[in-house]
Parts: sequence; structure tokens; C-alpha cells
Amino acid sequence: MKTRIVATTPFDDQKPGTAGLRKKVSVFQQTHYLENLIQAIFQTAGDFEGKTIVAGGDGRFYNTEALQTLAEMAAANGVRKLIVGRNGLLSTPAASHLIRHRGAFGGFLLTASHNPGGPDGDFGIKFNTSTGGQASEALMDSLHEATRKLQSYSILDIGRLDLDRPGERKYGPLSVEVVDPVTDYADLMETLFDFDAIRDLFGTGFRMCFDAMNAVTGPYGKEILEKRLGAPAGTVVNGSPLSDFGGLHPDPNPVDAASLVEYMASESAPDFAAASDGDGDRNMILGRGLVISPGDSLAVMAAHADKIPGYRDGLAGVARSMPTSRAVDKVAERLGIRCYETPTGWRFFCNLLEAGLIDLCGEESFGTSSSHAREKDGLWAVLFWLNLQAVTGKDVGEIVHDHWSEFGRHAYCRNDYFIADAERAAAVTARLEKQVESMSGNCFGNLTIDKADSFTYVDPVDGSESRQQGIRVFFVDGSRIIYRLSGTGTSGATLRVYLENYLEDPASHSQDAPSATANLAGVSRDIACIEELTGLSEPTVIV
Ligand code: G16
Repeated sequence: MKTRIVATTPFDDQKPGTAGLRKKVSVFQQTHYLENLIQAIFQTAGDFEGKTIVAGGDGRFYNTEALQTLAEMAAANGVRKLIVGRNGLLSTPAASHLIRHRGAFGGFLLTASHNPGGPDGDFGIKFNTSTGGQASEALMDSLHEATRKLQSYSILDIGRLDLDRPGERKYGPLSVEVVDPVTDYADLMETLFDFDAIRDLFGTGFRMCFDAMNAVTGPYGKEILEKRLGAPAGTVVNGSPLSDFGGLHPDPNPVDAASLVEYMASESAPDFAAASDGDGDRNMILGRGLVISPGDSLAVMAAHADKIPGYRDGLAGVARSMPTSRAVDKVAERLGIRCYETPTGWRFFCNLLEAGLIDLCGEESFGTSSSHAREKDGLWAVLFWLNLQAVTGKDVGEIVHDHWSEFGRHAYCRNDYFIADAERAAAVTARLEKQVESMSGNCFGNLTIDKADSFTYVDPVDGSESRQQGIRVFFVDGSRIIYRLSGTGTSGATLRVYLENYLEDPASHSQDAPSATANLAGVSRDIACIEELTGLSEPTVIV
């Protein structure tokens, strides 16, 4: 067995986005493309000699091939041991936990998250450090630099990995330990939530539906909900991970999980429903006839955290990404704790979590989590809501309406514009960046701009500065519009426009979110000249 040094040429498109590098499968399948990226990570993320790393993915098409290549390159780059989920599966939060739990040097997560899978779909890789959290912006920048200079990579033929059987085996100099992907994660959940109370809730005939969208959380949902918590068999639907997600777009939002929304609006709706995404880090929470917006979910969790065993001692602080609704800010104010506002991307929460400044955080993109991991966590959120219903005796609808009566409602909608020509999309934000300084005082119908800026974040832990993280427009009446370009797509560009309207009067709380933000939607198009610059007169998708 001899390490081969393979000559290669750099690719110019390996700049990581919001969470790792995501591309079409066909791009990853190009000769040397995957190898170049992996080698660049080995060169920039520290000294891997003699270290243990974790690897696993969401089971999408190309997962197994990429894992094999990763193992061969890990062996050639001095890695001593690889811990892998059985069949190459690990949800993103379970991988984050495993890295921390086993004291690993880091982990490779093979996923394109909520993006579609299959041969014509997307694939992706991200590297998480020993904290279990996503690599920092600075590390991502050095990684990108390295991909632009790479001339060779190292690889060792160690034979085919046996990923079906748990246990530790040697492949040349590399030890590979295949672990059950669910056990450690499920054990962790038992320490955070009152499983007895949730078991009792199911014992009363409480019914729920968990839609795993044919992605990685199926086995996790079955073990935790059906086996450990005693929910009836069949509670988990679409529960077997498929390499193309059975054709589903595994993004738990009202558009891509429309059938679940319909089910919850029907006569036969169960008491509670939830869905998770491709790699298990996102969640959508539903009550009968009701989808809980991610910002409301975060705010409700913060307000009730002291009722959940893992958070009984109170929260050090909370955080939300900048475009996420300010509902949680109100709760933090009431609790007398700090609420941090970070750029989009889970990695910005990681320093705050490591420093113990926050215990709970969330994003509008259907992500919430806590200090138990360094990634967002779909099933954790589902268990939080189950625990809350068990201890309050209230259903999701009652919990959220009570919350709005107490704090007011932040009606929230995201308008996404898919723009085939990425340059046209960039022109929209470039123009806004230029004009933002002079927007204050401008009127649009009955709305007057109070102030506007381009969001800059200074990390309170390490002082690093992140500029141009989105345009914020605040109105005199308290409403807000945010503009930013998505960092997770693999073709064209998506302009995201986030609309938030604060409704204090309980009489206005029952309207649906698109109606409550319709006026802002029109104004957002006028301010940014969206139709003129992109040709789109309406959003492609509203979530
Ligand atoms: C990723 C990040 C999230 C972020 C989201 C935003 O989610 O992990 O922290 O909020 O992207 O996506 P975009 O840049 O498209 O608005 P995921 O679930 O895709 O890993």
C-alpha cells in the first residue's frame, strides 16, 4: 500500500456558501473535483496527523462514493481513525454531537441539506471543527484560497469500506469504526427532555405525524418517537432514507411540505405534526390548521424554556440571525437576557455557544437549536414542542395564540425570487447597497422609512467583522424589510426578501401571514426595483 500523489489542476468554483460547498452531483463527479476539495480541507483545517475524524451524510446520491474517496484520502493524509455512521448515514446534528462526544478533531458532513437529491440533484460537503460547529468564515476563506492553488492530492488504496456492519476494522493505516447513527443522539435527547411526560402524553391517545421526507431523520424518528416514546407505529411517515428522497424536495416549509400542511388542515388531522429536511437540521412545526413560523417557534421556546428539563436553570442568552423575526427579542427583553443578532449562517452562533453567551438560537430558514450541539437540530425542536405540550396540557394553537396575546404577533413572510441570471440578482443588492444611506424619510404609500443600513456583524467573542450581510429597511410603524441573496443554491441566484409586520392588537392576530405582510411585499418590490431589474413582478415562492 503506497500513497499516490496525483497531479491535478485547480477549479475556480470551490468557494463555500452559507454552509459548505454545494453543487450539482455532475459537478462533483468531474475528475479530481471532490478530491481537490477534500485535499484543500486537509491542508487548511489543521494538522490531521494521528487524529480521529467523524464522517457521514444524509444518504443522498453520491454519499457512499464520496465517503470511500474521503477514507482513502484520510488514510493518505495521516488520519488515524474514522468514525462513520452505519451505511454512511449521520444527520447533521447527530454528527455535530458525535464529534463533541468522541473528542474528534473534526468531521466531514456529506450533505446538500434541503436541496433536492438524485443523479440530477445536488451534493455537498462541509467541514466541522472539534467543537462540532461549522468552520469559521476565516477558515472558509483559506480553504477557498487553497482550492485555487492546488496542484496535487494524496490518496491511498485501502480497499472497499464495509459500512453495513457496526464495529472497528483496519484498512491499511486507517481504523474505521462504524457506529449506529442514532444511539448517541437519542441518548442525548433523553437527557434534555422529559421522556416520561411525553410518553404519558402519547398514552392519552395524543396523535402526531412526523414527516421525514424520505431523508435522514426517518431512523431517528422511529427510534425516538415510536420506540423510546411509545408513539404508535406509523407516526413517522416517509421514514426510509432514499438516495433521491423519493423525488421529494426535502425542505420542511409550507411549499415543499404542502401535503403535510393540507393534512393538518383536514378533518382527520392529528394533534401535532412536524417535518425535517434532508440532513435533519431543519424543522417545521404544525398544529391543527396552523404552521408555526420559525421566528415564533424560537420565541415560544425562549419563553417556556424553564419548563423543559435541559433548560430549567434558565437561558444565558438567545440569538437569532438578522433576517429572523424579532419575536424572540421581546421575550429576551422580558426575561432580562441578551439577544444577539448575527448574520445568516449557523456558524455565527457557534462562538456565542462556545463562550456560553447563549443557550438557544434560531433562524427564519426553519432552524432552531441550543447549546446541546453546534448545529441546528430538527428532531430536538420537535421534542421541545412535544415536551411543552405535555407539561402545559395545551396544544400548539393554544400555546402560540397565548404567546401572541402576551407579546404581540410578528407576522412574517419570506418572498423568494429565483433569477436565472445571477448577475441580474447581484445588480439588485448592489443598487440597494449604494442607495441605503439615503433611504431614510422616503415614503411608500402609508409607510415611511425610519432608517436603513447594510448589516455588519462584529463577533463579540473574537472581534471578527462580517460586512454586507443584507440590507435592512426599518419603517416608522415598526415593520421591517430585509434583502439578501441566498448562499445555498446551485444554479442562478435567489433574492430573498424578508417581510415582518408587528401586530399588537389581538383582533389582528388570526389573519394569515401573507395577508398581514401584503402591503410590505408590494413596497419591497418598489424599493428594490425588482421588476425593472429582474423582470419578475411576483415572487417565485412565498414561505
Ligand atoms: C444553511 C445554513 C443556515 C442558513 C441557511 C440559509 O441551512 O446552515 O444557517 O440559515 O443555509 O440559506 P440561504 O443562504 O439559502 O438563505 P441548511 O439547512 O441549508 O444547511
